[in-house]
Amino acid sequence: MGINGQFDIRGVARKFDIFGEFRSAEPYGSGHINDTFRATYYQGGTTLHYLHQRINHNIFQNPEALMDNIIRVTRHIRTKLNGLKGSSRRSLTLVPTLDGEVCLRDDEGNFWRTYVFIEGARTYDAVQTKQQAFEAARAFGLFQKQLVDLPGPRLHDTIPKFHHTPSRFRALQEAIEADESNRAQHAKPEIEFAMAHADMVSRLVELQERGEIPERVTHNDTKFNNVMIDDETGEGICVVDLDTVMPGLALYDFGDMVRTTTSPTREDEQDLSKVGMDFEMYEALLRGYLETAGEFLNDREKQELAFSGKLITFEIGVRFLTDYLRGDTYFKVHREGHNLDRCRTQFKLVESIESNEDRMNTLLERVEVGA
Ligand code: ADP
Ligand code: GN1
Ligand code: MG
Repeated sequence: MGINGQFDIRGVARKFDIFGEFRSAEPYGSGHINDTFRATYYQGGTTLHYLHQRINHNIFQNPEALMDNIIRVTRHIRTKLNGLKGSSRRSLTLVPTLDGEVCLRDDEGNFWRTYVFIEGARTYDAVQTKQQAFEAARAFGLFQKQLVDLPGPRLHDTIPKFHHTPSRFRALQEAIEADESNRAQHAKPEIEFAMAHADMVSRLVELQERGEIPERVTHNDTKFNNVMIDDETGEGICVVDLDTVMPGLALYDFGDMVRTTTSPTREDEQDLSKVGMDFEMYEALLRGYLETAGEFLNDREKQELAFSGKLITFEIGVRFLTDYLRGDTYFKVHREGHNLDRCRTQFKLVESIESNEDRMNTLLERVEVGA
């Protein structure tokens, strides 16, 4: 076993086309799926960093297809950034292996990739200011806009039905029925809350089926900690975590921004009295998003923006609850009941969004007329 316990990062790093001397590596970030390491290299008198990531291939069952999506998307964005100041920090850059591959397959069957580390910027697990909310949404909206004209073929679905809320809801019903970890007894109020909201799960998929909202290239994991904020300017400079970039609805992206960027708390806050939508944060988020996405969204998409926040917050809550009932097999957990705590936070936020929904819709009308 290597320097990082479970993984030999030095051994992995040696296989990538990095000019410089490996010094050390440490686990990095707070993602729930992949394993991320920041490695330090010594290169011609200075130190610099790269990011090595193990792709969770239990969850992403076709890593080659996933990498193919990322290559196409980052290449397309790069052509759009051509010449712009600081463009190398505005999109992810993959580092190939010494064999010229985008991904390394190690002896244990793991898939590894390496990114150039973006310096002078960082991600946050909880939003602190309205400016951050604005910037995050502007950056994710820009990301969608940059991909509006991505040439075909259609991107691969890296996880089929990823945001198909009715399927997520059915999975919860099955987990309740099976109750294989005998935990349903500890989650009665949450199960009740979920069942009481069953009627909203089909709304966006039905609008899509009726052709009222279009499929687009979307990010699908627009958590606040998936956008890098520049340390000096506060600008949202680079969208990261591209594993779930695939065909989706723009509203899924906006919904996940509402989920992670309008309550000042972390996703697993245990003191529910602190969890709630801050309306001014929402306003900043909406304005930031429309600044970049406003020009390509259709009217129907815009009308559903507030609803999408409620839906996606509910959907992720349902997924946390399902995983809790199944015995924590999907999301990484760091304490007992972690997924149940996360579910409670989401459901509390759903309630808070419900009580703000009318105001959120009125705000949209005001922002649309430029007020
Ligand atoms: P996960 O799928 O585990 O969430 P991410 O791709 O989001 O993994 O990476 C985890 C964290 O690493 C991010 O939240 C961000 O802080 C940081 N990060 C990701 N890519 C880069 C990069 N190219 N440069 C600097 N930091 C990065
Ligand atoms: C996972 O990888 P990460 O932590 O950015 C999950 C998202 C959830 C999120 C909840 C592939 O994202 O869908 O919204 O956790 N990613 C996958 O925090 O399932
Ligand atoms: Mg992430």
